[in-house]
Amino acid sequence: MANVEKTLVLVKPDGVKKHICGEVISRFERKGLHIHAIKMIQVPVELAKKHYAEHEGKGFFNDLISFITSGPVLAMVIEGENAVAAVRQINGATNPLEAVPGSIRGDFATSIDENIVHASDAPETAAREIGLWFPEL
Ligand code: FUP
Repeated sequence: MANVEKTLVLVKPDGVKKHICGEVISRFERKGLHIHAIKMIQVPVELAKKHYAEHEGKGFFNDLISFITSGPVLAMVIEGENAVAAVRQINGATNPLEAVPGSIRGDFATSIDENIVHASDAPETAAREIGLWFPEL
């Protein structure tokens, strides 16, 4: 298999509350990706701030931190061929109204501030985020 990658995926509090963790996992598995690591976590504010450091100073930053710490999050390392791009394809565009039907955000969300999933946007980002969420790996 060429270009096997790992990427960090989160099912955010809205996805957990909607009981679609299984649905989300199933979509990655059906694509041919597999779960390398997985855990349910109540996100500490410090971890949330580090995870979203690139957005610090933006108008939506405080809401982002409040939301991701508002309830349990399912954190996963997903592995497979071209996993970074493949997972983002399955997740769909950041704004659920621009995400195509058939993608997770296109199917299950209506607003950018509660868009069900997060996934790393590049292999370098994935390495940083996996280190933050799974320091034990
Ligand atoms: P993504 O890589 O698709 O998760 O998107 P970004 O890193 O650009 O944004 C991270 C999160 O910030 C999004 F999931 C939702 C939130 N966001 C807003 O609430 N408002 C914005 O204008 C942009 C992003």
